[in-house]
Amino acid sequence: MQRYTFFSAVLFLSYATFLSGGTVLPAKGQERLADQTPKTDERLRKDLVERRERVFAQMEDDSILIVRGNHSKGHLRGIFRQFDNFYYLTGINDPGGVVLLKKAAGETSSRLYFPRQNKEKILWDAQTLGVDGARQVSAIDDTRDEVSFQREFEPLLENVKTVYYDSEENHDEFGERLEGLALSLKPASRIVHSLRRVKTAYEVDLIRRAAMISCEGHKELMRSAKPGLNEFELQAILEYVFRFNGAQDTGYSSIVGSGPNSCILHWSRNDRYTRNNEVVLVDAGAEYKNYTADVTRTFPVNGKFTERQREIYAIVLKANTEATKLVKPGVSTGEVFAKANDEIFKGLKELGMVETRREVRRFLMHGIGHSVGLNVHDVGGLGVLEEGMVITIEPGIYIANEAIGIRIEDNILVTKDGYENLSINLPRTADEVEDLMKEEGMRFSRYMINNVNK
Ligand SMILES: [Mn+2]
Repeated sequence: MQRYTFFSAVLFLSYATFLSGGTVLPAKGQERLADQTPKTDERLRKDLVERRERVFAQMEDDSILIVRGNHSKGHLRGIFRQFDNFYYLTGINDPGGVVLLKKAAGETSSRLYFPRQNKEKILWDAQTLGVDGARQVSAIDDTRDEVSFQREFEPLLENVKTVYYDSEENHDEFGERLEGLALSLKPASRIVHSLRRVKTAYEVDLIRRAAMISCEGHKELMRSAKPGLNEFELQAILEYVFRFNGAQDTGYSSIVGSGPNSCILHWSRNDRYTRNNEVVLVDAGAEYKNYTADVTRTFPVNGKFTERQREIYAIVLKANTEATKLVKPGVSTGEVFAKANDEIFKGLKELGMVETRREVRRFLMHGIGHSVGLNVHDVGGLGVLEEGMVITIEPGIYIANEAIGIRIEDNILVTKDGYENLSINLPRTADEVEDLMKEEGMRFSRYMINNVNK
C-alpha cells in the first residue's frame, strides 16, 4: 500500500512536471526522502586529514592546490563515479565539488565547496550529500555552498604565488581564468599521484577486501563452469558474488575469454558459448568502496586440463611464483618483472617454441604488472618498491593457433620486509584448480528457461 502511494506520487509529479514544463517540488510527505543521513566513516575521516597533511608537506610555500570533482551529469560505467583525485582528498562520491588546500604565511587551510541539496534532484536522481553532508564526510570544517565558489575564489589567491591545478583535464572557463592570472601554474596531479602510489593502512584494508571478494567470485565461477555455458553466464555468476559481498561494481569490464578468446588480451564482449576441452581465462576484479582488485585465473572448462594446457600453465605459474618471491621494499619492479619474463623464456625454450628472448613477444605481448588502487591501472608510477604499494604480477602465455591463453594474476602488497599475496584465497596450481572445480557450483535449473538463448 505504502509503495503504491509512493509510486503514484512519483507518477503524478512527473506528469505534473511534463504538463507545466517547469519545476515541481516534492509534495508534502515526500520530504522524508531527504532524511537519509550520510554514512560517515571515522577511519576514512582520519585518513583524509592525514592525506591532506601529506599534500601540504609537498606544496611550495605560498601556494594553493585546487582539485575539482566530477560535475558531469553523465554516469561513468552506469553509476556515478567521482574523480579519483577528488575522492582521495575528500572521500566524497557524489557529483560536483571543488577542494582547495592553501599553504601561505606559514599556515595551512582546507576549504571545500559542494552543491547544496536540491529537492527536485533528490526526487528524480538520488539523495545527495549537500553542504552539511559533504562537511561530515570530508572532515573539512570550512565547507560551503558551491554557488559561492566563483564569487569567493579570487580573494583566496591573496599571498599565493603558485597554483596547483590540472588545467589540461579541466579545460573550461575556470581553467582559462586561472591561466590568465599572473601566477605559476603547476599540475596538482603530480603531488596527489605521488601520494596515491603508496597506500595508507586504511586503503590497504579496502584493497584486501576487494581482493577477497574477487577471489570468492572467481571460485564460484570455477565451481559452476561446464562446457556449453556462455561466457556471459559465467560472468553473471562472478559479478553476482561480487555484489553479494558488498562490491557494488567491478573495477573494470570483466574479461571472460574461452577457447580462442583466451588469447584476446582485452576481450570483453563475453558472448561465446564454451566448448569441451577449452580453457577459460577470467580477468576480473571487484570494486569495494572505490578500490579495485585485479585478479586473473585460467581453468579448463570441463574441470580437467589437457596435457598441453597443463605444461603451459606450469610455466606461467612458475613465472608468477618466482617473480613474487622477489617482492620487498628496495627492489625495483623492473627486477621483479624481468624474473617473470626470464621464466617464461626458459619454459618456452625448453618446449622448443622459441630460440631467443626476442621471440617471447610472440607469446607474451603485455607487461608483467602495474599498481592497483582507486584505479585498476593506478597512478604514481612503479620504480623501486616501497612498503604500502600494491602491484599486480600477471605473466601469461598466449598461443593463438592452439586457442590456449593462460594468465595468472595476483595482487601483491609490499610489506615491511616482504610481501602479502592479497589474492591467495584463490587456487593457483593446476591441481588446486581441478580440485576446486569438483566442488558443487551454483544451481541454475530453478530459473533457467529452456532453449531461449541457444
Ligand atoms: Mn592487471
